Amino acid sequence: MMALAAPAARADVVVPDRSLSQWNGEDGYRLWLRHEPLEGAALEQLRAFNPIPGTPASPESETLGIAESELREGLAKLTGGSIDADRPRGVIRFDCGRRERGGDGRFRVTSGARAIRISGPDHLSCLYGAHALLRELSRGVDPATISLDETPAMSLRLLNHWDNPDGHVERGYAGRSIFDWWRLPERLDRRMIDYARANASLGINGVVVNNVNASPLFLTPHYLPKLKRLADAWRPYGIRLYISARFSAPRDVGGLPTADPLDPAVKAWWNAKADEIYAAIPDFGGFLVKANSEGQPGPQDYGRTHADGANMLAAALGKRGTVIWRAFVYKAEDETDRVKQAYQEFVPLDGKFAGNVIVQVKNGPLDFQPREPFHPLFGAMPRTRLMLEAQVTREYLGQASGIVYLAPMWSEVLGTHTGRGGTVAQVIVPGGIAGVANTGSDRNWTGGHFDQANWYAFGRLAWNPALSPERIAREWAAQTFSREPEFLDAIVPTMLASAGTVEKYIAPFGLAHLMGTGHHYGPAPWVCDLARPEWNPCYYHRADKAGIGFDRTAGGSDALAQYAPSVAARWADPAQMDDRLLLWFHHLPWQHPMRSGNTLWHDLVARYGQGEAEAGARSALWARLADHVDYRRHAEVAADLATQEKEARWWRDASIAYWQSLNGLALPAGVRRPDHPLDWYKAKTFPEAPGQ
Ligand code: GCV
Repeated sequence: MMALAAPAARADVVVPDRSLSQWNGEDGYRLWLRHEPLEGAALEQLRAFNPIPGTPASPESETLGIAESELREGLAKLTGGSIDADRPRGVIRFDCGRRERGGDGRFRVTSGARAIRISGPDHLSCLYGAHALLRELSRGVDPATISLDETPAMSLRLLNHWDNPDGHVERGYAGRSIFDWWRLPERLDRRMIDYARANASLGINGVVVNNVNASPLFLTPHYLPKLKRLADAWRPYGIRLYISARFSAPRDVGGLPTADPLDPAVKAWWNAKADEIYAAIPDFGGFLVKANSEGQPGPQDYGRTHADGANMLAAALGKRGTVIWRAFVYKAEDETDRVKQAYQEFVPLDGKFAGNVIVQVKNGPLDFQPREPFHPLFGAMPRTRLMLEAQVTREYLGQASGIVYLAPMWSEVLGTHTGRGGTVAQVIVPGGIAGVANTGSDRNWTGGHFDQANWYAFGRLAWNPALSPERIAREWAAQTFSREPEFLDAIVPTMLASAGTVEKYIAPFGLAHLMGTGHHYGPAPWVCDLARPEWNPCYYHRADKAGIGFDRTAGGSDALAQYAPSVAARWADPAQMDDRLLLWFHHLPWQHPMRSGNTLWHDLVARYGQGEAEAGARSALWARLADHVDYRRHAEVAADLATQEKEARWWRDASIAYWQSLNGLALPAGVRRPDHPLDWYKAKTFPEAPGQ
C-alpha cells in the first residue's frame, strides 16, 4: 500500500505542468464503470473461480447480448485479462425467461462452487444482475459467496434533463447538452450509448430529455425521428424516453386558438399527438409538465385546475404512458408565504387525478436549498400518486465546485417520517423518484469529478432508498478512483461531511435563498428590490437591526400547520429543535440564547467560520491523497477544491458584512473580519456564469 504523500505545493494542484501523456491519462469519461484490475486476495479469489460467462452462446435479445458483453469485458478488466480458458471454469449462467422487458427489473445473483446464476423474470433483470455482480466483484467480494436478491423499491426511477434544443442546459454546470438535436437522427453520438450504459448500471429506467421550461418543438413532427432514434438506442438498456410537454403546444405549434384542456379540439389535438408519438415510439414513457409556474402556460390560464390539465393529457396517453405533473408552483400575486402555496393548491385536488397521473414534488417546499424541511405534500395526498424530485445538479449548492456529495441529504429526506402514512420513501412507492440531471458535454460528464458521485448515488437510492450514503460513497469511490483502504478511509468521511460544509457557509441555521439573482451563484442577501417579492433574498431572511429568520409558526405564516401535528411539534420550539432549521421556522433576536450558551449572532458567525475551515481542510486532505489518484483527475479536483475554498470565504465574508450592516454588532473576540467592505461584495457581477 502506498504511504500518504506530503501535501503538494499550492501551484502544483492547479497547473497541468506534466507531460502530455500524464495529462492524457484517465479523464473521468469512464465514470464508475472502469473495472480496474483487482489486486491481492480479491484477484486470487476471482482467478480461482475463473469465471466465464456461459450462456447464451448467441444472445436471444439485444438486452441479453449487452448483459453478456458487459460481463465478459468487465471480468476481463477486473482480472487484468488473466482468465485461463484451459482451466475448469466457473460458469456464469443467465436464466432470465423469454421476455426482453416488461417486469420490474428484479434479479437474483446466486453462486455455487463452480457456477454463478443470474436470474429474473426478463432479460433486463439479467442486465441489472450483470452490473450488480460486477459491482460486488469490484468491491472485492469473493465470487463464491455472492448472493443478491434485489427488487427496486419503486417502479419509476427517472432523470429529468433541463436541456434546451439549442444545447444550453438550464442550471447545467458541465458544458453544453449531451443531446445533439442538430445532428440527430442521422448521427447518434457514442455518448448516448455510454449514457444509457451508466444509467442501466444503476437501474435508472427513464429519461426526460428536455427542459420543463419546455419548447413546443419537441411536439412537432420534425423532432419525432430524433426522439425515435434515441428511444430505439436506449430501449435495450431498459430506458424509456419521456418529454417535457409545453401545455400551450396546441396553440404554439398546433394552429388552434386555445389550449383550454376542456376544449374538444384541444383534446383531439393531444389525442392525435399521442397516437403519432406511439406509432414511432411504442414504449414512449409520457409527458412531464410544468404548468402555471414561473411563467409557464397551464390550465389555470383558462380557469381550469391542475387536475383538469393533467387528466386531459392522461386520457390522450391512456394505458400507454404516464403524465408527471409538477407541484412546483407559486405566484407573485399570492400574499401567502411562498412555501405554503403548493400545498394549498394541490391538497384540495387529492383524489381528483387520473390513475396514470403522478404529481412530482420537490424534496422541500421552496426550491432545492441546502437545507429545507421535507415538503408537506408528502403524506398529505393519500389518494394521489406522488413522486419525489431531487436536484442532482447543484444549482444552490456551489454548482460544480469542490466536493459536495448529496446522498446524505436525499437519504435524510427519504427516511423522514411524514407523520401521515409512513416515511417519504414509503409515500412515493406508487409514484417514483426523479433527479434533475447534472450531465453535460464535459469530458467527465458532470463538470466536477465528484459530481459523478451524485448521479451514482441518485440511481442507487432510487433503486433502494435504504442504502446508506456511506456504503454508496465507498462503492462509488472504489470503482471510480481507487480501492486502496487508505484512500477510501480518507475520502468517504470527507464526502459524507461535504454537503454539511456547504450548508454551513451558504445556509447556516436554515437560512435560504440568499444567492445572486438569475445565475444563483454566490451570496447576495442584500437583494430586496426585485419585482416579484418572493424572488428577493430579503423576503426569506427578514433580517433587521433586531433579528433574523422567517416566522413560520402560528404567530407568523403558520406554514408549520401544513405538517402533521407530531412533526410540527418538533419544530415549534426554538429551544428544542434541530438547529439546522432554526431560522427556517423562527424569527429570532440576534441575542437569542442558543443551546451552546452563546448568542445566535455568535453561533452564526462561528458556523460560517466552520464552513470555511472545513472547505480548507478538504483541499489539504486531497493534496495528501495525490499518490492514490491519477494525475489529471487529481489536478482537476484540486483546482475545483481551491475554487470551493475561495467561495466558502466569500460566502462567509459577504454574509457577515451584510448582517453587520443591519445589526451593527461587533464580531466575537478573535474572529477574522471580512476581507472587504460590503460594497465590494455587492459590486460583483457574473455575466459569464453558466446555467442561467
Ligand atoms: C427549470 C428554479 C430554477 C429554475 C427551474 C425551476 C423549476 O426556479 O432556478 O431554473 O426551472 O426551479 O424547477 O422549474
